[in-house]
Amino acid sequence: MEYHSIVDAKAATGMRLVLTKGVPGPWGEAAKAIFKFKGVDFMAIGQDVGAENKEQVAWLGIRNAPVAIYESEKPRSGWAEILFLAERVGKGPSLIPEDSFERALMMGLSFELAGESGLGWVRRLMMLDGPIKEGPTSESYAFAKFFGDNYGYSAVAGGLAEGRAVQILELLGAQLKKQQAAGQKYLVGKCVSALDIYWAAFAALVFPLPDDVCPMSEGFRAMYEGSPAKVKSAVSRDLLSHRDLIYEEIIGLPMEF
Ligand SMILES: N[C@@H](CCC(=O)N[C@@H](CS)C(=O)NCC(=O)O)C(=O)O
Repeated sequence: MEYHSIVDAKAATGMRLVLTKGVPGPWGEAAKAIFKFKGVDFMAIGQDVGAENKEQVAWLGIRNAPVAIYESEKPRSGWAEILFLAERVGKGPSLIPEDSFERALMMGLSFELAGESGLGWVRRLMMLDGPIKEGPTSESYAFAKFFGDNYGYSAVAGGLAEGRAVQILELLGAQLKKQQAAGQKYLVGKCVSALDIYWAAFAALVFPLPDDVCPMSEGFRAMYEGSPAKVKSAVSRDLLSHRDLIYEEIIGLPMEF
């Protein structure tokens, strides 16, 4: 992926999307997939993982990624506000169900993946728990400490993360089972929704796609793949096949980051 600088981004109009360079961050991957589905062209701006990103902070007041900046509107960094932005400026079928119950279910389950204490959040706490507990002798301590300070790590939160990840994966597996029993292909309702895309993106934090289609660094692959057996076995076969279906049908491969 070709990344532009903050200077380029400031001079440009239209949609600009800040993304972490070289890492398949699930929030960023989901934002890209949603923009693609909705036909929203964007200029990609590079953010450096775990760094201060001073120029970005000076411009947007936000250090991490993704951040969507549309024309002269306020920057949007939350998964839900990025989704609603894509719905507003994009075209084609909606990724948000029309039916109000299905919409509430879709947004609630998406929160379980992308929101605070959702799958992405707790998998990140799990990745930080080991190095932080080991202390400065761990070679990834500085990185883990920086992330921990940014994303609400505490020993208590770290300890609760595994159980929460299992609970969320079981919840999503049960929802897919229910849909399939009703003859439905997608996670909510009759059509593909943003939830299907969030699942495909956040599944990487337990089972990232193989290197030929998801060429990530050894270090990040080890972190993403390093969840305990309990978490891995909470991902049903059907959930994994569903991830593959969404990449094949909707997102496209190989991943580029
Ligand atoms: N802003 C997103 C969450 C984004 C997020 O957690 N981004 C992380 C992904 S690990 C990131 O940018 N990490 C790189 C960094 O902190 O430098 C939301 O609230 O929906």
